Amino acid sequence: ESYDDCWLRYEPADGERRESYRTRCENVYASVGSPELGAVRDELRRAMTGLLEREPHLWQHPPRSVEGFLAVGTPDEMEMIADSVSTDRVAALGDGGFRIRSVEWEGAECVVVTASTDRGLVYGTFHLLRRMANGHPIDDLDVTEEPANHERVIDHWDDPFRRSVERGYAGPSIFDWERLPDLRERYVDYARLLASVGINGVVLNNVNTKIPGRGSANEFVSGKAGWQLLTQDGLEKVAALASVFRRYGVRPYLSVNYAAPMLIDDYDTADPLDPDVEEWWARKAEEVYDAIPDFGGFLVKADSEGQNGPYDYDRTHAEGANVLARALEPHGGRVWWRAFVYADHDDRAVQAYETFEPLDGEFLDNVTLQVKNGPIDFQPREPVSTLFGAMDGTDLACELQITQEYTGQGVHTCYLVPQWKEVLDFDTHASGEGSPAKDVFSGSEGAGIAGVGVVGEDPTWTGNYLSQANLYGFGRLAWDPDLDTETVTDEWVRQTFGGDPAVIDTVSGILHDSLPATVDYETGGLGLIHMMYNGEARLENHYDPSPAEWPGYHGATEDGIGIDRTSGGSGYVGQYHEPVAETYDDPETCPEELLLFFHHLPWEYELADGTTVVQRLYDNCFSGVEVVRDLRERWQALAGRIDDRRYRHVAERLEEQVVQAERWRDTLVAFFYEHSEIPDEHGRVPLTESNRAVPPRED
Ligand code: BDP
Repeated sequence: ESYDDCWLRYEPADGERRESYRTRCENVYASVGSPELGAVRDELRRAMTGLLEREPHLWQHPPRSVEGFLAVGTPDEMEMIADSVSTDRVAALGDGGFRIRSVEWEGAECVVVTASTDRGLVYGTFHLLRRMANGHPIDDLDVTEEPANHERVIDHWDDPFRRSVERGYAGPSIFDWERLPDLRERYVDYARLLASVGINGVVLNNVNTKIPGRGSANEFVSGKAGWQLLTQDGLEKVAALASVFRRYGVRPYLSVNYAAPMLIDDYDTADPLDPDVEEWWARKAEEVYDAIPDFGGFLVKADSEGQNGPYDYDRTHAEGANVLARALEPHGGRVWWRAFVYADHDDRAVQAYETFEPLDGEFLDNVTLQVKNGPIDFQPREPVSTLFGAMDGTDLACELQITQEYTGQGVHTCYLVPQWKEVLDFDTHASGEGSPAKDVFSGSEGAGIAGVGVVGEDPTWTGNYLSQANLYGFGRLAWDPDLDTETVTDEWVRQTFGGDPAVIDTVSGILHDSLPATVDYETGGLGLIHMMYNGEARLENHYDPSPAEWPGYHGATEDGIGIDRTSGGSGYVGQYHEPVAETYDDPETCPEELLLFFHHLPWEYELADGTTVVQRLYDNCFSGVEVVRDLRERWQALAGRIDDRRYRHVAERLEEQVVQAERWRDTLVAFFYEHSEIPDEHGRVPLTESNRAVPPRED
């Protein structure tokens, strides 16, 4: 079975460029030795064969009597490179940074890719290839790049041994734990995709580390689950994967169960202040590093949704995290502690801040607190988490969701890069105006960005060809949050679909318009959340609409809608710095797209342009569907311009998206009408048998 190459297709370059690419890249002089350089050579062979339509010659010394060549290596190892770049500048580059220059060397026209670390050479190589795949000239290059964020990690929610992926919409897990340590080619391809966009870590397993619904850790859980990766047997499998990822500069991490000492070695406690427990973790860390010397660390979901944690022993999250941190510290490992907890408060939005802000400064240096982008849970639109800008004394990571749990799963086209840009650029005002959230994550070695993974066994990797753009964009923004959306989109489209301007225009436009449309038909566009169907199944549905299930989240009553999170309400707004707090606190100044997140307003409350709340909700729900219909038509215009397989696949999904968007619209507007009893000004609501597009769900 063949898997899609995603954005690493390396289609032949245009005639005009091809000549200059051939001059400088048909001969490749790359050092050998480290695993990373093996990966570099493999990639160059593959890429140049595609781009230049000729197999490159690989050399272990500078080739003579050629017109030009590409040189990849560190100045230490390659004299030709030391001659061509300022070695001081290269030495000053941070881990992962690289330099690329077009130079003349002994009469030859060359391109030099260099770095101070082997990992930097991998990124530099992929950077050059990206430029070539985008058709950019390479005869005048002078590029220096360093990753803005030190940690750029994918969190897999793959359930080991079961091959399932929690919130995975692209088939079973790619990680075949039963067969590991046997390796699959797919692991290499995955590592290539990650490294090509600068990802440097993968958490291999789900944060939910035991089989759900089977009681507490003390009641022994049968079957195999994520916590078992910490056993000798499990570690051997992880070590095998690590050997693949290492070549691409990607470090493995594991999600661990807080009660691991009990689950694995029958301890009767996992109390972080118990010396035996402390010793257990220290020993375990040693075992892990014996097997995997470049292991990244542990990710923990504690005291949340049935997972064990320090609260089981009346300890704080800091005490809980620090015992693991002390164990990992001698080996250079890190604890990623998630801030996704529920506490005792009516308004879930206030909880993360109330729980963690008081602990600022209490976490050890090798603990990263991993905070979801918004205060609730990856809704199509949420305000930005108040923890960003509130915890100066703690390394924070922003957790984004690449998989589309709440935004159409494996079916809908919903391009999330604009949402992430909004989060990263959000001005927290923590140190006055001009304190963007992205600075919090690029602040120090332990800070960074994590994204909930999206790939599966599906030949498309992501379930929908267009969702590949989210994985690509995640990596690019984690590397450089200052990139603008248009640049990221354009790069992805060109590499994925080629250089036809009509295709580029259409696909970019579809991506660009997709998120606002989803927000409109799934929420009405005024900041409502949790309008989705949950259901009783273990893995709640989260795809279909069902607003009636969630009164506490949207506050719909006969007098109005929205949740009062103002200073007079739950007080959540007070967790922001001024003037953000003040702006959100007043419905007159609160941005319309977040209005009902912060305010409970009468149905006929008038918005700035005189339209009422209920009317705007109707309008947005209807226009969201119109946009999706339009996206479908725009895609249809591409028939014959892109390959049939990808054309049909996306066309089918857009068909389904239209049907599903109509279902959302009808369910939402009926719900708004039921509470408000106010008809739509344009006669569309109440719905009638004849204008209702699709019957709502029955259950
Ligand atoms: C929610 C998901 C659930 C995850 C949880 C988490 O519905 O599957 O386990 O987040 O982040 O969004 O831990």
